[in-house]
Amino acid sequence: MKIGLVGKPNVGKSTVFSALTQIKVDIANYPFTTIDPNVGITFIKARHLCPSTILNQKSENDNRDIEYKCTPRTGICKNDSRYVPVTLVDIAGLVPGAHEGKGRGNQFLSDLSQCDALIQVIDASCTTDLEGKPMGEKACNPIDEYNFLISELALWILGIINNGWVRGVRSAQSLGDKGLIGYLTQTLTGIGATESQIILGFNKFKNENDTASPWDWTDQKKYSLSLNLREEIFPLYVAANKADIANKSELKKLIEYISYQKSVIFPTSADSELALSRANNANLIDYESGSSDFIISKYGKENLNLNQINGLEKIRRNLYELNGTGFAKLIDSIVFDNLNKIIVYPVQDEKKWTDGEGRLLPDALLVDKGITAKGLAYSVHSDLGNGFIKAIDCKSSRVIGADQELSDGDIIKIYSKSN
Ligand SMILES: Nc1nc2c(ncn2[C@@H]2O[C@H](COP(=O)(O)OP(=O)(O)O)[C@@H](O)[C@H]2O)c(=O)[nH]1
Ligand SMILES: [Mg+2]
Repeated sequence: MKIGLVGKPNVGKSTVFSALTQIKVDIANYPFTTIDPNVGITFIKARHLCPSTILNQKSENDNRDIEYKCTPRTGICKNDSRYVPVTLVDIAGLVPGAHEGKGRGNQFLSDLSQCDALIQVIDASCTTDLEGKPMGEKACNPIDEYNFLISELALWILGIINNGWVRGVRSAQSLGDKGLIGYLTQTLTGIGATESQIILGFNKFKNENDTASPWDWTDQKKYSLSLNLREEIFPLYVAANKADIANKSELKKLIEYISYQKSVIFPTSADSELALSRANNANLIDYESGSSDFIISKYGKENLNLNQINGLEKIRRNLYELNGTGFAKLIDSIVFDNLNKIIVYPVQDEKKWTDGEGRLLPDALLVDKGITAKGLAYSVHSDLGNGFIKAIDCKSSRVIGADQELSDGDIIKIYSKSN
């Protein structure tokens, strides 16, 4: 799962990136949170408590003196919550004409192609122009920033589909819509599109347009197709950043406009997130990304100077106002509400919830909602899927069949001819 941060220069992409990828290195036990300067790992919190809490509850009820602690191999567990890794990419290079390769346009587009979703970081304070130059107040209109990215992406897609349009038309002549969808799928796999995304985008386009005679389509019509395809291939979510210094009524207008376009938007403050995550890593404060407050630790009280305390108190006021820095909530909403993922725990031992080496709940897997027991088997290993016999829902100890859909938080033991 990969999320790209995009936007014009100077909006706060790198600030968010470093805030979210440098977190929890010490507790993460992750060999390196940053893979390369622009690619890093962030952790998202499961929407359920770590299932080890169920074991601890039982142990307490039975007056047994055993404390169960999970051993995550993927992700981490903190304060009874599991966190799973998501890759973040800081994608620089959005400038006018990027779709024609202007600036670092080609690199920009190839980085984009690998992402499952995009977060557009917008400067809601409007203090920089479209090229990111500081201009003082009202330098830009954040709504233009949004529309500018939408059109760059659609023009990019248009360029690709136009390239072999004659082939697409021929295919449509012999097979109708199906032929055209086949052509689009073939030509857009290179930017990470799947057939189901193309079908969804094409059908939306078809609801508003006559899809007969593609040989007569104008660029305008193909642009409209590209806009619909973009929505499916690169779902876009918006961070209205620098919300801490944005004009409140302008911010409200921006949120209304973008919500009206059916995009998800959250007001954010990357600066605050970075300051808080650094202070937290230095043990000066206790802060969990996503929360709307923090505590200055004993160590912090002893070591922070007055200026630093004042700075933190200012951030605290922003947090109250924005209800957090916005990013954890934005990413949570993208992953669970929009990309429809759930977290499940495959285990070897259905009673103890451990793997072959006795590790408790080692794997927390981020999978598509609607995944079946057999689908999970395949996502663990193809042999496990091929030899699938049955699965056990370990919480209820019930047998579940191949086609049963799993739920968020399920613990599953798979029986297969291969194990
Ligand atoms: N006030 C405020 N400034 C921010 C915020 N996020 C980033 N900045 C500042 O905006 C400038 C550009 O940030 P940067 O992350 O380098 O932008 P990028 O070019 O999009 O990667 C830096 O001076 C940041 O400190 C924010 O939430 N609030
Ligand atoms: Mg940057």
